Amino acid sequence: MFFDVTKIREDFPILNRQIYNRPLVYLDNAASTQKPRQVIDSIRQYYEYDNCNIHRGVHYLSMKATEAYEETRREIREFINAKSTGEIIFTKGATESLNLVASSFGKCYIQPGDEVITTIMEHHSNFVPWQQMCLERGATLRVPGINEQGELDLDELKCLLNEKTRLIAMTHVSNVLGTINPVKEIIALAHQHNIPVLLDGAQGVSHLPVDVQDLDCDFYCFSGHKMYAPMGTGVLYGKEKYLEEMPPYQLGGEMIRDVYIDHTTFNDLPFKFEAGTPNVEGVVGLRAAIHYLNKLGMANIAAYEEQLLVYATEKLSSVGGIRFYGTSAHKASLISFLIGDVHPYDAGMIIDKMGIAVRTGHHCAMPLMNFLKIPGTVRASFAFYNTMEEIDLLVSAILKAKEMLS
Ligand code: C6P
Repeated sequence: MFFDVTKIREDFPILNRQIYNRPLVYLDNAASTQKPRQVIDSIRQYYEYDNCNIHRGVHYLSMKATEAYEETRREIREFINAKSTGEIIFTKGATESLNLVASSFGKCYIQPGDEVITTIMEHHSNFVPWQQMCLERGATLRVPGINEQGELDLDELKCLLNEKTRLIAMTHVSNVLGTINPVKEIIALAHQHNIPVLLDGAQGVSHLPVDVQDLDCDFYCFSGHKMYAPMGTGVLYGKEKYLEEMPPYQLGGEMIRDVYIDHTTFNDLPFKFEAGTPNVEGVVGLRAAIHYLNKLGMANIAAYEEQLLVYATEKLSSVGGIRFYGTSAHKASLISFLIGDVHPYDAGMIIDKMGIAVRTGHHCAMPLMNFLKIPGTVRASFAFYNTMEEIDLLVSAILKAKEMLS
């Protein structure tokens, strides 16, 4: 497929902005992607025609809003190829999805002396909830490291698997290193020991086609705002056999079946995990984003972003004195680096003044930064609306930063 980036860019109004009198070059897509007009319009349309609370009324508007919400669930099911809509829980983002599983899975399945495996490359959202849950329940968190390329140390992971392991919670794609973990292989291995696997897909789902049945993962979590959808939306996929057993995470409206003075019975899946009035407008926008991604095709997106990654890697390598963090052959479209001994914040400030948005700092991955013995990195993360010319501008900005700060 010919990827017409010029045409695609016309769908994203913010990309026309000027920053410091220069055209915006947005290379912070791993933090949050920009939104196409189709998503923005869907939210306006929702408020102008269909706005109402859902699952609560028999009147026209309530049914319209409920229909839009539940249709999104059906489309998400299809997008990640889950077995049933009961396995698709709407949350406000990957962080809430991960906290939900840590809290609820922890109460249900983790006893003193048990072990949970995560990895050194996790975002805090898939690290701290497990760490705290293990501390509360008298369990132990095991944390395999990485090799020089920023790939998970599979031998260490294998050594850590034992009869006390209750779960592996790991990222599909690292937000710092870009590494795409060999999750299918790890899941197959874990399942030989009857250990379920949770994947943090916050950086996976917007770059790669995801098929949860093919992966056979037991949980998969992601955020809408990193996949061209509104802020405050997210999804938790979980296999029914676990979700049925796990207790509710939050209590209130919608998640109940019957409430008595002395006890309560809970609703069926997925509603048992969706207490309170949800972010309907966000979910409507998420549906528009899914339509947009499906129209482009996830395989086409992955192929174009790979071209961006190869080009950027080549160009940045030609600038002397750059240290790269994450050089796996299996990478998503982001590059973390340091310019000589320049502090990432100093480099980021100069790059910003040229209208280029990159992220600097620890990227919410302090255990990884401590492992690498660095304070942080500069991270350029690409989306399908980025161009080779924008990468050239980034390289010029890096050269300037190098000249000014060395
Ligand atoms: N990473 C980044 O700039 P939320 O905030 O809930 O949408 O996503 C949390 C999260 C979880 N896992 C991974 C792998 C992530 O990358 C993120 C968010 C952003 O890298 C913001 S810190």
